[in-house]
Amino acid sequence: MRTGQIWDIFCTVIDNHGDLGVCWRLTRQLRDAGQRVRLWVDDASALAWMAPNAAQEAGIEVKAWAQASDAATLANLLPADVWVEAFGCEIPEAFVTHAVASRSQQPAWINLEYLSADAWVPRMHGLPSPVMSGPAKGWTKHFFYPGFTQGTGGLLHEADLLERHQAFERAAWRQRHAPQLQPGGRLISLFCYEPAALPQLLQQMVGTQDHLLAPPGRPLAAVQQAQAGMAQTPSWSALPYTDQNGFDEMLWACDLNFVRGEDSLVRALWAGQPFVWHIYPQDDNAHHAKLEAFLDWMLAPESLRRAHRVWNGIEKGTWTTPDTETLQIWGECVDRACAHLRVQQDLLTQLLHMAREEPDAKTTV
Ligand code: TRH
Repeated sequence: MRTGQIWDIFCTVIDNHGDLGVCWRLTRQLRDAGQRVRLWVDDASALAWMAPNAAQEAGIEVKAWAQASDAATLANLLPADVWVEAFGCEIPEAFVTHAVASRSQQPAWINLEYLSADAWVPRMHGLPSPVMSGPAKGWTKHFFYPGFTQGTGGLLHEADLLERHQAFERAAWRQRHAPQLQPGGRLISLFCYEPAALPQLLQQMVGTQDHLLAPPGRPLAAVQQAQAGMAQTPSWSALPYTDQNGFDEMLWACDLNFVRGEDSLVRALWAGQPFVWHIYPQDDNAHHAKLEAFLDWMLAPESLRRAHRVWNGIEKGTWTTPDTETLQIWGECVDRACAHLRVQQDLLTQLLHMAREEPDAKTTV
């Protein structure tokens, strides 16, 4: 592996936290693998809690998006070996124009796509994408599709993740963050958008020993709104924003995790606890098939499939909060899925491989 390569990662924050969450996680892993990384982002504000020490991290520069079009910045910029366009964001034209004018060979240019379990992903992963117009006409990008199976780009997995998890003091975390949890109760984390079935979940928790943790933002607002009309309310508490490692600890500490989007789904898998995924809704309901593809890959039992369909508002019906036996079955399903993932090459290893091979290799892993 050519250490010390320079990577430019471009990230535009559409909404929520996943775009930046995934890009920051990748940035740290590249740095830990001996690379130098410049992360160009149009809204880095969430790093204040997601990565409070981002500005002090060696080997990483967080750069404002506008600087990528600033002549003075470009004039003094060491050329990168690799460009990563995250989630289909377009690299500013001025940046590309400067590169074309100032370098003899193109960098490795990678289009990092959204995570999906769809069957077509292995066919698309690694395909070249010739640039047909604009200042870089004639250069070539390559698609990089993260995924859950062989032949895809894999998933992000830090080298020290297992070690951190094994060292985690679960009982102490639960005592510190959920002292209200009664003996025999289940601790539930709720990282969601606005699930239609949330009022039913809260209603079914009333009178139980269970306790719900609501991270800030849309989850907290959804709980406050749902419980506003309830005569009796369940045991719940709000959590403050935490950094990405703190988010992992929440998933490790809970008996059932509700996750959303992309990055927290992957973290829920690695956490190995039962979870329900609130997939990012797409206008044309394309997320319905995407969710089914994921449940097929997980070989999810019918109870878990139904829970996902009701939680995502795909199936109109009564939400059923899983009992201990059902949680056991869901947990075994996650364990089996993780066992498959652990024998596959992780995303970082494959990305470094692709960057080394480019520009004319279709990565065959
Ligand atoms: O925030 P999200 O819904 O992001 C989504 C998805 O990425 C989706 O694919 C994309 O299309 C959409 O944004 C635009 O969910 P996700 O992907 O789980 O990202 C959340 C990140 O926030 C994750 O890295 C964990 C992090 N996080 C913390 O680090 N600390 C916290 O306290 C919380 C609540 C989140």
